[in-house]
Amino acid sequence: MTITCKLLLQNHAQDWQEATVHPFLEQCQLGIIQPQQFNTWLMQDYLFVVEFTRMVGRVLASAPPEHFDVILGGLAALKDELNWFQEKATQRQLDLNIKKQPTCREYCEYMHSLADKPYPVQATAFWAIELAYNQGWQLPGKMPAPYDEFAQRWGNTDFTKYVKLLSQQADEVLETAQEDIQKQAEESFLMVAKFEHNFWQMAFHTA
Ligand code: HMH
Repeated sequence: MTITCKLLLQNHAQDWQEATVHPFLEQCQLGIIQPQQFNTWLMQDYLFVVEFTRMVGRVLASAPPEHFDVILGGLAALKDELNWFQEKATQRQLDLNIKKQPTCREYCEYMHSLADKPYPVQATAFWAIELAYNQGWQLPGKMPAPYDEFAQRWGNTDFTKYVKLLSQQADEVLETAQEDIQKQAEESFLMVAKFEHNFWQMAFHTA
């Protein structure tokens, strides 16, 4: 039997729920998140996205040419996202020259370690990382300003379509992957779920 993105979500519904439903997002939706907590998330996420962009560059290096279009589209969007993070930080007078908190650092190290894994594992992790934000920011429903801009960035319908394409590319290579590689893909999905949960939690550890 072949693992698919859909089956991963079904088989690990609890882990995925914890990755995508969190008090941080609920408090954004209610407009009651403490600015310090929001800013902690924002600065750590900028540092994350720098390393995530590098990871996607390595995914491209492992991918078959038929997958380049979607991955290159993702990389272009990430460059735009990094510029946007810098603008948001300037508006909020935040210094992005800070240290990573342990969760952010461990997640970035994990992304780095994926470079040694077969492409189907990388493609699965890539999809899961993007889906976590797509669903996380979408599920709470319409957010008040200034959080609506953040919810829109990852919750918009084009982003949803992009995540769908990532799942199709992952499914396509999982289909012919050996069983132990499928197993590794499943493990990477669970690692991403765990890190995503911890990442939201980090907003409440203002260091
Ligand atoms: C922690 N996961 C985290 N940050 C992000 N920006 C994304 C996923 C998606 O881009």
